[in-house]
Amino acid sequence: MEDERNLNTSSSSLPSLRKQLVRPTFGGSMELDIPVVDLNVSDEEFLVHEVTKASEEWGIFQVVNHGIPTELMRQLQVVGKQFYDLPEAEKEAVAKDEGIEGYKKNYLEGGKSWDEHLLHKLSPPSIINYKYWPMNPPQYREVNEEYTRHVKKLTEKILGLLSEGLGLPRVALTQSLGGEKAEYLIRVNYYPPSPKAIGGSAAHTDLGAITLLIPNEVPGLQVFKNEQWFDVKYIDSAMVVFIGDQLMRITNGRFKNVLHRAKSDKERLRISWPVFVSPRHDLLVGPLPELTGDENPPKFETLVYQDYLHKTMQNWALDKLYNKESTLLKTH
Ligand SMILES: O=C(O)CCC(=O)C(=O)O
Repeated sequence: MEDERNLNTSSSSLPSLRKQLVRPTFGGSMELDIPVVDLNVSDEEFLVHEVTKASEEWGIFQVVNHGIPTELMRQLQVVGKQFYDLPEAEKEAVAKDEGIEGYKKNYLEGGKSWDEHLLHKLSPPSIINYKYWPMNPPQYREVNEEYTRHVKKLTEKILGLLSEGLGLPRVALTQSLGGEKAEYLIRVNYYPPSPKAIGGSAAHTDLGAITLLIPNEVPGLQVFKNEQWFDVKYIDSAMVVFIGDQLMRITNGRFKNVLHRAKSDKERLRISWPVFVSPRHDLLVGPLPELTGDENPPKFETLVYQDYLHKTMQNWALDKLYNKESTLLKTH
């Protein structure tokens, strides 16, 4: 795998990166090179085409040369790992209480769960509760704030390209999420080695609009396509971009919300850093009128985003009650 990790991601190597390779792997799933887009190319039209096609066909792609400094990505990973290395009592200082934010441990012997996670809001400033941001390591806050600035810029760039791909003004998708009020949350997933490779993250689509994820080098992320699970290949310094439920609804189904899951590794620690980007909670979200018409009537109900969340979570609770194996098992 080493050679694959050190892929040359410069523009000149693009043709080989873009090739869609599908190979069976040991676990019975397939290793799939999901689309990889080099953002450092001057041909805007080409970029628009690549990210739009990937969103329509896969609902997931990786971006390289995306402008977020590699050193900053490394620092984000360092402070995240340092948090998990703290004594239990220090981690519990930012434990989850009634809401979704905070630190949570999920080790259920014999059960399906074998992970920990830390979740907190990043932006806009009005929704941040620093109570859930670790005080240790001391650089945690500064690094996360710097990362937020970069990840917002990159998200807006990708949303701009996707808007153009839909034939809309560049700002259209960003505005449909509430512009500066769109909500950014980070989740630091910690999957310790587990001999039976249990645990990880259950199959789900992301509830929000778009997710930008940095994994560590330990594989485990899989996506569902054509009735099969595929392994997502690790590319050093790349960012994995997922289309979530809201971009599927806003585009009237033109973009795919990708079903994905993550497995823990038998021997190595896996950590991932997804940033979930969601519409403002009180915003009406549904198919854009520009993307619907007599030939293409709306396929989704327009709902206040908060109500969409309640409805979806109620359905999950019912699935659990009746012990149904839901594919959408997880909240943030
Ligand atoms: O760990 C991963 O690669 C995926 C994480 C994920 O899907 C999630 O946190 O929602």
